[in-house]
Amino acid sequence: MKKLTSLLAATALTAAAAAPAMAEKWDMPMAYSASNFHSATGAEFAKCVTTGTGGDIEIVTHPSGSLFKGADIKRAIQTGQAPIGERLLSGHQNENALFGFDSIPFLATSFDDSNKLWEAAKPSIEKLLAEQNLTLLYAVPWPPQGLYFKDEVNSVADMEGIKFRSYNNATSRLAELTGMLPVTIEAAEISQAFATGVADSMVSSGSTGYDRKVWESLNYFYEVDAWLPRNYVMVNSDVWAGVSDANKNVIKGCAELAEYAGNWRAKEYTGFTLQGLRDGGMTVGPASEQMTNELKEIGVIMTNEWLEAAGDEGKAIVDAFNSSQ
Ligand code: PCA
Repeated sequence: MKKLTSLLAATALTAAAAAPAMAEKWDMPMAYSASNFHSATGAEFAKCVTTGTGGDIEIVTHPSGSLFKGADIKRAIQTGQAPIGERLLSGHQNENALFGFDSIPFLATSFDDSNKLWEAAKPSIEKLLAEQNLTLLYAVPWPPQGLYFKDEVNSVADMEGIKFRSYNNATSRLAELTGMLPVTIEAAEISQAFATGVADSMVSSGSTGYDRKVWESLNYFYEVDAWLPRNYVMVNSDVWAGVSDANKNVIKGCAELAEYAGNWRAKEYTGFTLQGLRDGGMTVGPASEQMTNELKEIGVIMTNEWLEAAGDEGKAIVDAFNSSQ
């Protein structure tokens, strides 16, 4: 009998050793609508990881701020309430000016330049995130930012007193410097905000205007190409440390693919969504020469303010970007 018991115990042990690691489910909060290209990229990344790890790690995406609202996603991951998630990088500019490197007006205004700027900034951003218990997996830019208005606007003077929806410090500052009244609202909630008159303008991509059907409330989109802000996917560093080397490699590979696919989608989506705004009835085109020049002057003020706030490390990023030109 004793022999049988120990035999059974030994068999059980062998079985345990041979069994695959316990499958884990990773909930992945995302701030933007499921139809948005960032969310589509995230969903493919999740599938890639689930398949590639043979189901050891199943990632389930939760778009539209449905699990955590955009502003709460980073904290949720830092504190382990969610293992992984996506957020707008410049949304953290209020914590550290460096996070706002991609929202400096007229510094990097094309996809190519935006990627050069990202290469220059990436080591600083990875370090900042690591200090906060976060590991960067991939980052993808939004299309160029333009200005949305309800009524026609031809100069900065025309903007005086307009209620303006902002999404980070830079957009709030832009509103202040143009005499508008900033109110911070997540992209997931802007349709409502415009419909109820909480805001009548914003700076954003054609993509977000298209996703949120803003033509129901707004009539003008000016292609200002002010900057290309970036979303990034982060994982909690303690969770990351617990992942096997083999699965880490799978996740890194999926992240690289996602970054590539996301960049490609962002470019494709730019023209498609601007046409979508036109089809919705909006007037889409460049800003007047006067408005462009006045915005450039405001850009100089904002650039200097950012350089002051971001110190030597910020200056080094801008210098490295300029010398890569
Ligand atoms: N869409 C996001 C950030 C930048 C963009 O194009 C938003 O409007 O919140």
